[in-house]
Amino acid sequence: MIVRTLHEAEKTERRVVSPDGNWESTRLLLKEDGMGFSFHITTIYAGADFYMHYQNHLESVYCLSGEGEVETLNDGKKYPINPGTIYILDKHDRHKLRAFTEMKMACVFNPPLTGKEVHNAEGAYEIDDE
Ligand code: 9YT
Repeated sequence: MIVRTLHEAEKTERRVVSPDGNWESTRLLLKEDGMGFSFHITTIYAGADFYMHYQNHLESVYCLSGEGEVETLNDGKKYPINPGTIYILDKHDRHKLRAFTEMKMACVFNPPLTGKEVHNAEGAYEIDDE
């Protein structure tokens, strides 16, 4: 069994701060753990408004705290986000995320991240081919 705490993980390289200034994420479970998915606690900073397109990954995002919205760009639909809401990018959806207040999210990625990923110019994470 693997047991970790957010408090301890935040003091290690598991905490990744995005250079774009929109978010930080502490990656509690990674590819190396062999579970087939990764699990992160992500903070979206208040006022963030940014584009993502996870072409190489599926992601589920559950809101623990804060208020915001997600917009799917293919159809222009906007969905409010507040505690208890999950959005699931099952179609590699191009989307924008907006944080009206700081938001804490629990995020699951398949395939799992290796640990250091930040968004490329297309709002995606590169795939790990190993
Ligand atoms: C919601 C979202 O995808 N935010 C970007 C960070 C990502 N959750 C991560 O790398 O943990």
